[in-house]
Parts: sequence; structure tokens; C-alpha cells
Amino acid sequence: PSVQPENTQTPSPKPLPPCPESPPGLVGRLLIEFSSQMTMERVQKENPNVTEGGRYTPPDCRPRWKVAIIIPFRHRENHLKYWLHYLHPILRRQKIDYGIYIINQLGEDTFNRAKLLNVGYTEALKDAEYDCFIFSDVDLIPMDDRNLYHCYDQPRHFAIAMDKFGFRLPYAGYFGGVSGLSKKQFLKINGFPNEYWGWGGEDDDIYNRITLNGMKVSRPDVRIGRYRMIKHERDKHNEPNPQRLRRSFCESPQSLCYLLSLPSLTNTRHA
Ligand code: UDH
Repeated sequence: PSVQPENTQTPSPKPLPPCPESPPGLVGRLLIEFSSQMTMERVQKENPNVTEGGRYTPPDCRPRWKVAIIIPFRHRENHLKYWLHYLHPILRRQKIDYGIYIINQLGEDTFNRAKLLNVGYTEALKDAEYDCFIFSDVDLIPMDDRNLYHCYDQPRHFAIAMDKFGFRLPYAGYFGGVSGLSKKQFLKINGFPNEYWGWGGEDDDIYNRITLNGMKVSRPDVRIGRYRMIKHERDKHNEPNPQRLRRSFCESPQSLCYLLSLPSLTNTRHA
């Protein structure tokens, strides 16, 4: 009798279901504190499934976004340990496919946060086809894991209720701390400004770019968008930029310069 050849082909794995829009493992409000010692060894031990380069992908579902989280950085190693300690488990519960990019400014020249964020965008895309970019200060920890770190129909401002501002927006157009743009939204505003050296103004400029390009900022519920900031003194070489108001308010056609009576930086005349 003839012998039937054995079927040697392994069955192709079943495609994973899409990750749920509201991940079931979220816990809501979190207790965030910075008094216990934190070490990188501990962070590594707590997060065995995070791979080289701070990458993670949910094993049991197909994520909706591929998110690059970009952190502007210099001399804040202690803050970074806490950020990683808190954020990895949150992002895992949120079922986010992510990579973390610490963009370190070398040397002691004046700090340039927005330029570092542009560098992060470019560098991350050399690694993988990210379609969502979240820009986070290293000292800001979300206090609620329902504040989902992915992108939205409109550019997202996540850090809307920080402890240092009494858990409210400091002003309506605030876009600082933690924000997120899809690749399409980031390209639409031609990225972030490169010319803000020192503290301040770059976030207002980004806000203006968003609104001038016909988009609106989206935000989470104020009860969910709460953040703790790790207390710190002002860093050396990141003193307030004396041009921060002029630059962010006076260079757009809808300039607020006249209201503020500030001279424009450019020769453009606004009607
Ligand atoms: N950053 C660094 N190193 C620096 C400067 C800034 O890593 O030397 C990064 C870091 O991610 C930080 C972010 O840029 O979270 C924003 O800078 P910042 O924390 O200085 O800005 P923030 O508005 O604080 O949070 C302003 C100084 C407040 C001083 C209060 C003194 N009591």
C-alpha cells in the first residue's frame, strides 16, 4: 500500500485580534512618589519583556499605533530612572507598541528642547515605521493609566493637570510637558521650531503651528490628565529664553504682538 507523505507544513499562526480601544487591564488612578531609591537594575528586573532600546510590543493583540516616545535629555539620570520605572508598566497595560528614545544634548551649550524633539523624530524613523510620536519631559509621570499614550484625530496634549500648576492648565493654549502627534500631523506642521535656545516659548510656537494649520488640540478629561512632576531646580544652561515671547507670538500672521506691544523678530508686516 502506498504511504501518504506526512504533512510537514506547520500551520500558520492565527492572526492576533486588534488590541482593545479600552484595555481591560487598566487600573485608573496611580500612587506616584519619588522618595524610594530607584536603580536601573530594579527597572530592568521589573520589565523583563522590554527589549534592547526600550522596545515593547503586546504579545496578545495587534496594536493600533506604533509609538515612538521621545524624551529631551541632559544630566537628568535620576529622573529618567523614575520615568522608566513608572512608564513601562503603564504602557504595557495600555497595550502600546512602543520604543523609547532619550535624546541627549551633548556638551554644555544652551539647551534646545524642541530641536532635540525634532532629532528624536528623525532618529526614531530610522529604526522603525512609527506612525505616532509622543514627546515627554523626563520629569513628568502620569497619575492615571487611562491617559492613553497613543495618537488621536487631532494633536494631543496629555499633561493638562500637573501638580505644579494646581492640577489645571496654566493657560488655555498650553501645550507643554507631554504631547503627541501622528506622523501626518507632525509633517503637516513641518515639525517643531529649531531656534528656541533656553527655557520657554517652544511649546507655544508648536501650539501656534497646530492651530494655524487648521488643527485643534485634543485633551483628556481633567480628572485623567493628571501628572506629578519630579521637583527640581532650574538646570544650568537652560535659563529662560529672553526671546521666548517675541518668537512664539510675533512670527505668525495672526500675531499677538500688537496686543503685547512687542516688536516682531522678522521684517514681515502683518496686516
Ligand atoms: N531637560 C533636561 N536637562 C536640562 C534641561 C531640560 O533633560 O538641563 C529636559 C527634561 O526632559 C525636562 C525638560 O527638558 O523635563 C523641560 O525642562 P525643565 O524641566 O527645566 O522645564 P520646566 O518648565 O521647569 O519643567 C522649569 C524650571 C523650574 C525651576 C523651579 C525652581 N524652583
